Amino acid sequence: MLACALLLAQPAAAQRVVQSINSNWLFRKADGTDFAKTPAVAGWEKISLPHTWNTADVMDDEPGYYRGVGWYRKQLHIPAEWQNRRLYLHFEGAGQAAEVYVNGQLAGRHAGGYTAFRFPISQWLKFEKGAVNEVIVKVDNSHNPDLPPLSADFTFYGGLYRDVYLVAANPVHFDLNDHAASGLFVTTPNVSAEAAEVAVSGTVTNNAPTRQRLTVLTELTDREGRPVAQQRSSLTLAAGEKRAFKQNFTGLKQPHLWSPDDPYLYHVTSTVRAASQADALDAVSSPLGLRWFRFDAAAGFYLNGKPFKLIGTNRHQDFPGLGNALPDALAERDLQLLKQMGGNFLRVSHYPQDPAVLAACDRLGILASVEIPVVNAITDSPAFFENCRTMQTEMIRQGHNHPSVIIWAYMNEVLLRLPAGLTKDNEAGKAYLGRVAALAQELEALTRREDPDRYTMLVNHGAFELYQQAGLTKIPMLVGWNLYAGWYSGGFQGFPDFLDRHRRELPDKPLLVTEYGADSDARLHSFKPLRFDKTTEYANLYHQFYLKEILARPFVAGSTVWNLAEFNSETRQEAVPHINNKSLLTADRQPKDAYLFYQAHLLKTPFVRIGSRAWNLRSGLAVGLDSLVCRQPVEVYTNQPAAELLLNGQSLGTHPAEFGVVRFTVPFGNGLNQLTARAATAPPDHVEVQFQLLPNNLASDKLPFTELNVSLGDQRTFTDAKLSQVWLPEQAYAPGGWGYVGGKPFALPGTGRLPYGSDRNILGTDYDALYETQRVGLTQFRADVPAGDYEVTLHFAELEAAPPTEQLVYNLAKTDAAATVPASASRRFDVLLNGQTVLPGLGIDNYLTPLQATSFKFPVSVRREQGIVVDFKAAAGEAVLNGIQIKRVE
Ligand code: GCB
Ligand code: CA
Repeated sequence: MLACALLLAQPAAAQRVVQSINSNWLFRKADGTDFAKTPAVAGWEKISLPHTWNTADVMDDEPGYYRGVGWYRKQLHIPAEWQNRRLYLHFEGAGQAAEVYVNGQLAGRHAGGYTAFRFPISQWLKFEKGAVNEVIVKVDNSHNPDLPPLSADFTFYGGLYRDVYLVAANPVHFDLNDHAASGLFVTTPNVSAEAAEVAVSGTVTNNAPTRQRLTVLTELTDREGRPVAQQRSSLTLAAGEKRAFKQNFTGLKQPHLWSPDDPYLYHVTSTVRAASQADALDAVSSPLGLRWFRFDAAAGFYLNGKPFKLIGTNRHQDFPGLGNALPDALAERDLQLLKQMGGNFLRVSHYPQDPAVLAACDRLGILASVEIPVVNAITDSPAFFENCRTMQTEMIRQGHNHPSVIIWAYMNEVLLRLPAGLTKDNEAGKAYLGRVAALAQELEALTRREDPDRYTMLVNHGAFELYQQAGLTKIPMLVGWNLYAGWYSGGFQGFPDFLDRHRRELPDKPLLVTEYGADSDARLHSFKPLRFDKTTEYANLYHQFYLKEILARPFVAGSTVWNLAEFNSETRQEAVPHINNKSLLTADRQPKDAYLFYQAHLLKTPFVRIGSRAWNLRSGLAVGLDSLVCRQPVEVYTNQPAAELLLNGQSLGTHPAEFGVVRFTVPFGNGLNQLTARAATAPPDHVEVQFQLLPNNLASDKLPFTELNVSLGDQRTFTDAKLSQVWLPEQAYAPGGWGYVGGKPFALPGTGRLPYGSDRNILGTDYDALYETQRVGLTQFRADVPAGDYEVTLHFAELEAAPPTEQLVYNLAKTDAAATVPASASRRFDVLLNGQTVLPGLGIDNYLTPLQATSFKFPVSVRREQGIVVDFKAAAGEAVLNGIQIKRVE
């Protein structure tokens, strides 16, 4: 965190001023010109920070996003009185590397997109009245093999995406030249319920031209600002000298402890004065939380002497429409949402985040693990190793004083991608594993040296033997595992089996489940959830299973769900392209069911909430021929023993909670359905569901037919909130009703991973999930609608496309660029509507371009008994259909 300038009562003319300079910058992308030398040309765009140049291109249909150079420019107005001050520019972060120029002179360079940097700039400034001072920053997010991250499942945004500050300090000041740290390091060597010991160290710099006799006064104050203790040190510094000081506060009696339930913060403030003077020359402050903790391989984590299960989430730093350029308030809101879930732990992954994040952790009472972005692989080069060491040092020094931090980590799934040609068994592969272990050793030693009071952690994917073989499970104090059994592989049981194996084979190593999660697209629902169908219901099963296993094992010190909110990963092809939706909150931070499920387990006050609350537009078929209801399951989440559900004021009964979940079957009627859940003294919860009931018999008078939307090859329901349309899963035709005749659902050849459908981006639509499924080989689609005027819309996308170039554990770096059609897709078919050929000879050489959405809308008058009959007549290969909509217009 940036050192805070303190406002003191006495006139503190010489004290440090810290001023954000986020407004009114100019920006342009590179065009080969060196704008550090020639800024005064047209073509700059006015922007304010935080800013990234990738907000739009990470969401469009074009593969890739701008990874290159961007230039920023800003005029500084420096008061003439600051002539005698030391000025610095402080950047909270720039993605991914930066060069800073002041009045055309290079003030400094920084590599790494996620840590702060600060450069002295006085020597380049002009102080005369009216002088124009210009800052130019060249920022670069191109791929650099020497700079982590090399590859990862997130977007490497470019830009000045965090706050930038101008600092004007007295020539005598706490160190401003130490990895952008505050200049003050606070530790708590001993804390117990009875007494605490606090150690404060720092460095004072004398940039004044003369020798200075100085006093450093450090005060501890309580939350109300009342002094608790103070220490004074005298230092005499020659001109240009820097000197360290250390002050110990022992025997603080009955400390008010910091914990997630009671995040009590003291403050430490150090002030430096000239020995004979009252006025402060500089002051720096830091939060102080008094707590102690330890990890035990058998019994898990202890906070303040008591067993404490760490439960929370991971977090990425992005938001729809903003990329990673978030105002602090949005970062803080995420932490509040984690707290409101009952979470007590955050894995700040996969990189250090805005200083607002750890500050919020301190304040809200959320413990934290922070890591540098060494993800998937390393480069065996001295420069890569050096960059890792620098980042680790910056991360630790910048975050050092936060009581929330308990773990420093430094690698995530580093053996996920062995470089081309290497295997764990060939010589080159073994040498590579050796180099990874050497880097881990270096970072481990560095971390323990920098901060002996925190734990170290290395985070692995579920390849137990591989990490064992490389020695990576031995090096850190804690091992984190990212486990996706029942998602990327196998069944749920793989998860507890893995945990128990760790306990057996690494009995001395404390363990955390650093990631687990399943995709869930809030628009997709299923009553027959299947692995990889991306429905809310499958994710619910996943979390319900995982949490039980986590809580049942005391040796699992903690766990963090992947991820708090949906985040951008430009290369990902999914139900929503570029979005990883293994999360508890949607991208715009609405709760998914799993979030409510965790609330039911973690909140201590009585709680009851109705699940799928965002699924408030539903549809389904009436139960019987003449029935006017459709029964669908609804989950209610509670921390009480039982809950009652009411539909339009009528009780549907009270059922016992099983592991926080109460299951009901609700007979939804057409139109508005009001649900109320009650559980003991918890505030009752209300949800309104609009239900579009579809008759079984399309000619029914009781429930006149209006519209039908069907996703072919699909067993899920898809709600399109914007158009108020619900797409139903396919079904076989039965007389009086609707459905397909013949064929089978499309299944991605080879992988066997998806239950049905494709996971490739479909271009030209926002409804990828619908087009990703398809019925292959059907001969008809029929709907026995009554006489009237209709519109029939047919939706197609050719799903047979050459496989992406890489097959990975997760879908990284796939590209649509080479979406070519394999021979299997050389289909040709006619489509007839009520006997008339409306689409002759449909095939890949006309409309069925691979992975491209194509729709045709046909008006049709149904005058007699025939209803709507769509025939598919294949001349070559098999006919396909991805979706159909039938709408009554008259
Ligand atoms: C992981 C990675 C994380 C991915 C996640 C996923 O293991 O650590 O960066 O986003 O899996 O969703 O595949
Ligand atoms: Ca900030």
